[in-house]
Amino acid sequence: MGEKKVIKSTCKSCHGGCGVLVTVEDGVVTNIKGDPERPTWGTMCAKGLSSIQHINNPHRLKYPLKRIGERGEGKWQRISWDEALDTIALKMKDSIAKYGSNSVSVTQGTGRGYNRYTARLGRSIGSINRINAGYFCYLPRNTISQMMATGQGRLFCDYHGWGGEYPKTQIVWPKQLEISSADGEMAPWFLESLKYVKNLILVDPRATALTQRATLWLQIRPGTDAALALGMLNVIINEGIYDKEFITNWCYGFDKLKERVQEYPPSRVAEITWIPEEKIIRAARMYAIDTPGTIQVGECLETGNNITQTVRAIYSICAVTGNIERPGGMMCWVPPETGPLEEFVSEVQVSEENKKTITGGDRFRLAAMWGASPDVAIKELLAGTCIIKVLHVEGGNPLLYLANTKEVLPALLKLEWISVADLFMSPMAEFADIVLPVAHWLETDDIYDLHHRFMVQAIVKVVEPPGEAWPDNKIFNELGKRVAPKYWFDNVEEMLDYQLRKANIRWKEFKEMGILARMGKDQPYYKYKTDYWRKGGGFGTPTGKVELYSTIMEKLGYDPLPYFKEPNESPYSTPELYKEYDLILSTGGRLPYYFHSQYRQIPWLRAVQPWPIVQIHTETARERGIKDGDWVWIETPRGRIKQKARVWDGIHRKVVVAQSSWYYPEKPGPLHGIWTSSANILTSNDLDGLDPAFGTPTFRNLICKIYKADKKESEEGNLSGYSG
Ligand SMILES: Nc1nc2c(c(=O)[nH]1)N[C@H]1C(S)=C(S)[C@@H](COP(=O)(O)OP(=O)(O)OC[C@H]3O[C@@H](n4cnc5c(=O)[nH]c(N)nc54)[C@H](O)[C@@H]3O)O[C@H]1N2
Ligand SMILES: Nc1nc2c(c(=O)[nH]1)N[C@H]1C(S)=C(S)[C@@H](COP(=O)(O)OP(=O)(O)OC[C@H]3O[C@@H](n4cnc5c(=O)[nH]c(N)nc54)[C@H](O)[C@@H]3O)O[C@H]1N2
Ligand code: SF4
Ligand SMILES: [Mo]
Repeated sequence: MGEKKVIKSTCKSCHGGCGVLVTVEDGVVTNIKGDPERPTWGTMCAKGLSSIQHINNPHRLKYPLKRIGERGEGKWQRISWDEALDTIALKMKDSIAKYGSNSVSVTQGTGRGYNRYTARLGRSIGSINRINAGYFCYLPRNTISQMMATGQGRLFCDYHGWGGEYPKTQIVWPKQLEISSADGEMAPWFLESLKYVKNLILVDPRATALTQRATLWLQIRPGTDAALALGMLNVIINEGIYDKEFITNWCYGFDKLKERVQEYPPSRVAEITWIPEEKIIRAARMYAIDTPGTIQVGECLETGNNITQTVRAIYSICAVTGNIERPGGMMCWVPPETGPLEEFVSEVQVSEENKKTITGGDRFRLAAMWGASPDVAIKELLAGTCIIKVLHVEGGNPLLYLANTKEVLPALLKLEWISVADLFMSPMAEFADIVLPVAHWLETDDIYDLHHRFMVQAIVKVVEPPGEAWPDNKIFNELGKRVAPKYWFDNVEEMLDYQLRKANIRWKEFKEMGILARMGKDQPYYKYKTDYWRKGGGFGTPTGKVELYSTIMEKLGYDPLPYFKEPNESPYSTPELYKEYDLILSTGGRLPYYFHSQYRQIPWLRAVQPWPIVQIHTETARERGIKDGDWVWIETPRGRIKQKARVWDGIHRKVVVAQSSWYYPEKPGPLHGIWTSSANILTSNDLDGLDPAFGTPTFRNLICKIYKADKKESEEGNLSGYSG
């Protein structure tokens, strides 16, 4: 009889964080379930539960590979780790010597538990020119929290009840936390807090899993969220239902904001947003009067032509109603004893000189705090003027995640060097010069730290990786030793010990503890009344107050007050084009069974949803002769893609929502069908249409036309090679 063990670990099959109990028998994982002793209370989702099929997947990458044919030709040769890492290190060093540090971009896609290693590796070679997904995902909300209030750290929704109160009013603006469990807001706690909520307000053009529980559903025209926020501020300020004490003592620029919001009376906002005036007024009163209250801001509001001011306007509602740093409001969590693990990044200094050569840094000045403007990089690569020559991607599919694939693909091929570390031969990996095989979280020892600012958890290795796959942290450390030894460690365990030093524990102990958290009474509220941010009290901003009028935006040359801007393409900004492209298109609402482009090769998950789906209103579909389940073309001025129609009444008649990140691993490489259904064939990367401060493209408010695919095209749709 072999050995049977149950090991505690932390799932990382999405942004991560669920505590798990993994059963291992004879070195094989036989069961995974939620750990009831962790802050996720034993809950898990389908993705995490399918990890057994992930680790044992026959398509996993097992050995480092070197390209021997043309890029994308699919001809590879197995090489040793030493050869792979020596080659990548040499390319990086040569490039730095020839073109400067920022010619190397060390990058990833979305945030994952290893963000800090990616950023540290870049900084340790003097580069901050990262191309990643952060600029339209999370970093705007994070940066705006910092600029307006916290100096460091984001404003999270407090539905934990630790301060003795749960939110009485919650606005979900928009988010599908029940699916996405994203951004440090935790789905189980949120769902539990709904027991105590008086008003649940949803701002979303379509119904979601929560709509039936909502007190008020604001079915907004996509891309007009800033107008709604400013209209609500207009009501709150003009009706005097704001928190006078908090504003007088702790806010900066209230009078100027008051003046600005006069441009947004609810009657005008109703016309802009397509939400009835009466509902706008009710929402404003509910949030201002029934305090405390939270506002969940989702990623959707970070992808558009005016995202900085949109998020600023929404956080201003939290501020004028006194909902910052109070129990049941918006909180900046204090990290556990380890300190913020981001210090692992910030402790590596980058010279002021190098900050000057960040791609797009002059133009998109808030984004430049974090890295390159990816869309500027794409344009410059095409023009042959980009400083970036060498790209190392640790998990990320820019071919699917960046706007306007038609330009992204040829642009990336202009790079002198691409290396990709992934678990699978993704479309991006297909075009790499070297591919590195990565271990799954079940095959990794690491500290999990992403967004959940009040805790860190242990990811504990339970089985061996296939072939020669390595954990990401080992890849970073071994590559780091070759390019910047001063900042890296003898081995991974030493690196983990270093990150835990402030808590005065070592990895071996932490692995047994599993979690370090500052929760309940250990989590302080009203920190601005203490010396936490500044001596004598105040917030972490230049004025020490919550900046409704942003002195940082002013200094950077942007409007210090929030405003609304009409989407680039809409019934009002492009009425001529709208005659032909007569529907509003939002791409990318999250799916329970997939994480962006991941998991189409996991049978349990693919069986639940084999095809991409576009949601369309019953009447709108009927007018076009479209039936539920038909393959349809979705077309914008950039191109067209095919998805299957889901026809229902829970969506605005003029709005369609298409899924993003679709490729078909079973289709032939190198592209695996990315031209068939990936939403970024439809999006624009025109620099003049990006948000002026963050340089973000628009994913959620384009215009499109939709028509039925003919018989042959529909048959081709079904013939992807996927067999049940
Ligand atoms: N299962 C799963 N979980 C995930 C991910 C995944 O791929 N799968 N991805 C992760 C990542 S990286 C992210 S960024 C998060 C994002 O996840 P969330 O921030 O939770 O948001 P989404 O589900 O993308 O979108 C929320 C809603 O926005 C609505 N919407 C569309 N356009 C507009 C608009 O203009 N205004 C308003 N008010 N609403 C609009 C859509 O109808 C949708 O219901 O999820 C993370 N979690
Ligand atoms: N049109 C449109 N485009 C979008 C969006 C949208 O809503 N609409 N959403 C955007 C958002 S918010 C985001 S965050 C991006 C996401 O974009 P990406 O981050 O590129 O998304 P994924 O498909 O999750 O991941 C890419 C690769 O990472 C690999 N990977 C997964 N886990 C690991 C790991 O632990 N280590 C390593 N080394 N590799 C790993 C996967 O196998 C996969 O091939 O997409 C963006 N693009
Ligand atoms: S929500 Fe994320 S962390 Fe939790 S089980 Fe699902 S994939 Fe894993
Ligand atoms: Mo994201």
